[in-house]
Amino acid sequence: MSRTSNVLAATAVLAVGGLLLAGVTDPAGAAGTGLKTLAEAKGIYFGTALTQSNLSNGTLTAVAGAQFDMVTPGNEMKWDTTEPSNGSYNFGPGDQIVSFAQSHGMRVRGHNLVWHSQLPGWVSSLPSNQVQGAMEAHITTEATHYKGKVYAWDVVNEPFNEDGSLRADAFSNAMGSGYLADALRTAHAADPNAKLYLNDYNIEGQNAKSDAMYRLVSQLKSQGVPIDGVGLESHFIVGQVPSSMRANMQRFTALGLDVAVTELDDRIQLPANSGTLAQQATDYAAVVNNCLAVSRCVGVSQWGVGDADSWIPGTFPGQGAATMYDNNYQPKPAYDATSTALGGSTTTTTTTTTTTTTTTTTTTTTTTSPPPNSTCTVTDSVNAWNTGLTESVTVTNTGTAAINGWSLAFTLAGGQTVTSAWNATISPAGGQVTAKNVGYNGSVAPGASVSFGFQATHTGNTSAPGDFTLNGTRCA
Ligand code: 9MR
Repeated sequence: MSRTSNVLAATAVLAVGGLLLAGVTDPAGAAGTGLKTLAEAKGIYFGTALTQSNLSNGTLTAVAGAQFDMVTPGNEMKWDTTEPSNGSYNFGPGDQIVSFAQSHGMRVRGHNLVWHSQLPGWVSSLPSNQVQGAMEAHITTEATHYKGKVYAWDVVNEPFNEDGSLRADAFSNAMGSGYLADALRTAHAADPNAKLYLNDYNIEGQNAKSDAMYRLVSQLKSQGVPIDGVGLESHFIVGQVPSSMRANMQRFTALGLDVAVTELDDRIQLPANSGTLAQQATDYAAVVNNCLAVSRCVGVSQWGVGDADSWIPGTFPGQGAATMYDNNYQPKPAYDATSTALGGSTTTTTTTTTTTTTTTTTTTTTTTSPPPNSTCTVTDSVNAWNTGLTESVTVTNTGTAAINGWSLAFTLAGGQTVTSAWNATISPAGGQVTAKNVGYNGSVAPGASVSFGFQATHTGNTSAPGDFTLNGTRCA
């Protein structure tokens, strides 16, 4: 597919509430070009997740049909829906999603065949010598049912723990790590034309978990196991798209695999404001640009159409606003940034009510004055999941003198408790903590950096620490 830029107007001029608003993007794309057209001109797809209940929302489906060309069923192809009891199959809900997709010219990512979650109890209750047979029967029956109708399958979903060890579940307990190759081979036999993926979260940047995925897929490829791609879920926290995402994608594609961003969202501490929405726009553009820069990145899918459909507020209380569309399916700055990254014309999202007009743009300039006498800068990034997070911290010596032995003080967000650390010792486990160098990384020359990280549990607040003090001096 061509990656040639094809700039198409994606804006409309709409009269709203008696005001003429230039540059408002038409969400349904009726007057212009949806993300899918822009994406296709760049050689990728742009997808969304849809659930059965979404199909009865006319506003949502109008946006979905106009903007996206790939659909992932949010829940309807998962094991608890498709085989709620042993040998008894229910493909009705998944079929409805497929038929919506087909009638709107969209392809389907099948999600998923094997996953520890949304797994009916009968599978976990099987004697271990029956699990392989049940897994193979499930994969064969479902992949055969949807043969020719899905572009790709997430054959195994979320197989790893955060530290890169294999997740203990019904499948690994019964079959060890061999279940992954067996699942892929079984899916390939049922639908040889579907692209077969392993899909996981927190593997977007380079870390212990993505290293484990990399080792696994390298091994599967070298053993001739049918695997076509790795799905990077990409459930991000605003401002925390990993800087190593592009390089990470590239190392997977260098193995001869496709990669896809499969479940993109970017959550914000509510209420969102123009600053966080602008950062979210920057994040979306970064993700799209990463995909465009990697020739075997085949597409980007957002997890849900709009903020009203997102799983985030239910799982991370107090957070949300994680998609490109607000609760009323009006495009947010992230939509404009995505459109622009895909080669669309630059737009400004303008929202209006009868009494106020708010304008936000996708570009902000932040000027931060370093504290006087600062001799250090710190960057940090958090990758969080339901109850835990990992954080990577990089400290740079911006002074003129070498540092010999460092002690970095910072305050963890409430509810966060450090459970392990690497390249540093951290104490105490919560509140105001101090990270100290270990034996091999105490010396930091002027201009040099040192990185460490830690894993922590949390109770909902996944914020990164803000202020850092190195050897008694606050960092910029
Ligand atoms: O969006 C899905 C939500 O409706 C379900 O309640 C949830 C249950 O685990 O699963 C959600 O989708 C998940 C996806 O299947 C796999 N990656 C994480 C997604 C968000 O939890």
